[in-house]
Amino acid sequence: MAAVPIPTRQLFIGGEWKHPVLNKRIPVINPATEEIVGDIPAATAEDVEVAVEAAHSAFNRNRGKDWAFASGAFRAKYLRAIAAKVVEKKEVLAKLESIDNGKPYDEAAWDMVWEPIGVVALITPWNYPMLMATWKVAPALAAGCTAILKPSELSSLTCLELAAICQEVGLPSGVLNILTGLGPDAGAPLAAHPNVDKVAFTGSTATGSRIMTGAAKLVKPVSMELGGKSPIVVFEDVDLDKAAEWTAFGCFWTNGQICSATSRLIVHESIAAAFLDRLVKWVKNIKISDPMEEGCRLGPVVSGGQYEKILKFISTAKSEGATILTGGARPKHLNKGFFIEPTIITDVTTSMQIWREEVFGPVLCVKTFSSEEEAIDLANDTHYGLGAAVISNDEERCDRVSKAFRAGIVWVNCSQPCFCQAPWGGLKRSGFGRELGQWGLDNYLSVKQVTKYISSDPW
Ligand code: TXE
Repeated sequence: MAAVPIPTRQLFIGGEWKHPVLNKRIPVINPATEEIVGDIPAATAEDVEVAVEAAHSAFNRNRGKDWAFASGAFRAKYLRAIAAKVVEKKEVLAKLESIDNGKPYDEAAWDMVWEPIGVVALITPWNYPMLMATWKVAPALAAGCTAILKPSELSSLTCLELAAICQEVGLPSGVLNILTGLGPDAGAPLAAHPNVDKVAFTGSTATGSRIMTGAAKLVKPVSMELGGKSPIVVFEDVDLDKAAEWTAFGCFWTNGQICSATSRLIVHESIAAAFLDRLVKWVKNIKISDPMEEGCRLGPVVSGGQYEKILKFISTAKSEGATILTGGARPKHLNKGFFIEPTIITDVTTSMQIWREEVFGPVLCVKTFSSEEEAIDLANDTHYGLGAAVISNDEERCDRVSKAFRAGIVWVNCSQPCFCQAPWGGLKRSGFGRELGQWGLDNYLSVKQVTKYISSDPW
């Protein structure tokens, strides 16, 4: 596949490209080759100040009539134009995402008024750079908010191209500002800024908790889409091949770098051996290669740091007494790049790190069960509560298990499908608030009670 040049971009603030005040840049490393292929600007607190001021003045400009309280149709014109350009440039954007990340290729009610919440900070992770940005940017702007997007320093290229698209379609200045930079230098001052009215965050539970602590001091609303350790429960009445395919897809798609990856397999003891046999055969057929290569189904993990972290999870599992059934290392046919084979770990106990903590890599851990109650207890044995899947041919059982799962998203006889009309978000340490559909828009709206006194007599 033809390579794509990496554009040299600056920070996108107030509709203009601005050099970061400290003029520092962060290298972009292609995870498939470990080579530096470009760089992105490194924003710091000084740039945050300028970006928040741009979003703030865009929110208030002409008493909000320019954006925040303009008609929905007015804002839709820009959002549709942006969407059309994204589609037009999708090939280049997809290639940039691949190089950067390693990824294979509304309204009024009678007496309630909905208003935009204000200036919002949108802080996103590296696993779905463009998708996570659009999940937040589109509803925020549609609601009338002005925004500052801070993508992950590990994959910012496509978000900078989104900035170029906004400029191309003439989005009013300051409505969307894009700050690339490191979490502590750019993300932290942005989340803590007194003129930022809300923070919408997707990322790790640790960083989410840090942002919430800061937000609490200013009584600032936040929405949090955090980590997960989602279960997939496979009953004894399944079609083994189909179940194996969904299990592999649910954990190894995007290299397991999905918040909702179903990375804990809970399989009925009577079919465990035969099921694992098919699963291993299935994963061994997954094509692992440079993500730009045709037919690639598994690229490298995003960075050297993540690579080392995942291998450490695997070695800790081994030292705690677990068995590596397949995978566990870099594939033999690749001698560079942050590639890790799909890994399946058995002989796991519920106290092991591999059972309890989010790996965010292609690692599936397995436990067996003998009764429906035991399967549900194992599935809910986690501090997280994002996704959960059940595979069974018994519809009534699927309904019972779905109800018993303590999770925000439940899949029946599948794992991972996601629809933009359906609510997305979790329970417990997986966060709160829902994205997508009407729920996604509600994140950026504030409801105001307006009571009109219509009698001349106050008593
Ligand atoms: O995430 P962070 P990292 C998990 C996954 C992964 C681990 C670490 O287990 O291995 O987190 O990844 C910004 N104030 N997930 O370090 O730190 C940061 O710049 C404000 C799961 O990449 O959560 C980036 O834009 N912002 C997750 C964003 O927060 C800060 C997806 C996410 O980074 C900040 C990603 C601070 N103090 C990682 N520190 C999922 N569940 O989808 C960092 N940031």
